[in-house]
Amino acid sequence: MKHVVCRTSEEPCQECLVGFGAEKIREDFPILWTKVHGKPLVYLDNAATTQKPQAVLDTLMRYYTEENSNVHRGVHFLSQVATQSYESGRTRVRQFLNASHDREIIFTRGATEGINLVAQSYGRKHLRAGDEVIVSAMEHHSNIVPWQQAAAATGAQLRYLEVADDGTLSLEQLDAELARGDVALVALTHVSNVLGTINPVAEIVHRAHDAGALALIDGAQAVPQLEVDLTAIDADFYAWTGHKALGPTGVGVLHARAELLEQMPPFLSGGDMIATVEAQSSSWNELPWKFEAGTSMIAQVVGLGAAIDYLDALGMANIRAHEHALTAYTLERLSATDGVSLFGPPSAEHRGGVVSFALEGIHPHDVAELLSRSNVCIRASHHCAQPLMRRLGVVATARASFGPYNVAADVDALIEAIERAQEVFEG
Ligand code: C6P
Repeated sequence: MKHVVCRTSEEPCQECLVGFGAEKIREDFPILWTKVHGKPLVYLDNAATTQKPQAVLDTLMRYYTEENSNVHRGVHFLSQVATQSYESGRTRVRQFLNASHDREIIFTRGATEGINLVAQSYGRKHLRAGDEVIVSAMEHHSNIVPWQQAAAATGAQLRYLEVADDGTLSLEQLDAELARGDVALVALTHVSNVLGTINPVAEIVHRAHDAGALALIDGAQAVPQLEVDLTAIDADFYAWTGHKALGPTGVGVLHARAELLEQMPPFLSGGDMIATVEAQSSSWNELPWKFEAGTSMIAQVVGLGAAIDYLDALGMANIRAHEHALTAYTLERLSATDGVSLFGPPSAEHRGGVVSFALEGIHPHDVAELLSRSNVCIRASHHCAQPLMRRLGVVATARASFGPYNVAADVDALIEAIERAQEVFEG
């Protein structure tokens, strides 16, 4: 196989990794100019949150200095400007992910809130005793706990797809679950935050629909690194989060079918989500505002629009190819390092820019602590995926994860820091 970026070599090479221009991209991220103990910062914790380009920082500053006002409420010109900027953010999100209608785009605080919205509003109204909700053993807690609560409230049952040794989900097991005829909803992640596995979500949604079930996809790790086409995936609900996609914290997106949203009760209630309020009852605003109670995260949405512009300018296909090259290079270097074991799909083809690993005889938290002394930021934890940790037979993993600004030198720094950590433990 020729390498995806330069298509000239069998292996990921420096040329591929430089060809994307990641070195140049780094100039756009002020935090990456930081030196710690006189040495550059090596940021490999992008699955937790990404750094923000100057364009996003400038947009936030411009919004607060030139446009700041509340939206949907004011007649004055500033409120109209802010409303226009906020609603343009919605349109920008729709275009970016090839979604159908602005009214099917709900701004939330993040993927967690989006999934809670569905579990509490749709789940509690429509799930019944005897219904099944299918999740998987690789889900983030944000796509497990809301369903546990909805199941407890309704008598529905939560069932899990197993994770195979190669880090994949079995479509045969999904089919067997669906064939039982009582699955109401399939809720799965698009990309695992621990294994990096890219699940075939369009196929999963198709199979769920054929069996009369709805499908929710957790896109928190997918949107920042893949070309996501929501029309092609056709999920009933798709949730993601802005801060992992170069945007500000405190904003996420839930895409949902209008006909489902119309039937669902409001999730939060108060200002902005109503049409009329009588003494004893109220009626609801139109979509999408029925699900956006209170003052919206206006600056964050405007900032997210700038992040999308930035990602679009880089090109999601280029980002994917670059992170694929980095992941392949990391797998190759880690596999060649003594005492390292890897989790997840063996090939970079089937995984996003996330590599979880263990060092023999060293607790992952100690690994992260020792790497931090070399300015290398990785995450070590259960990554909010305790059922997956149990499946892997570990309490935690060390995890390196990539953004568009990472370069091969970051991977080299990771390997050097790992070797230094091993030396410390060998004493
Ligand atoms: N994962 C990590 O792996 P929020 O916190 O709502 O922005 O995103 C939650 C979430 C949902 N689904 C997946 C697959 C995720 O990876 C995450 C967030 C972070 O480091 C924090 S645990």
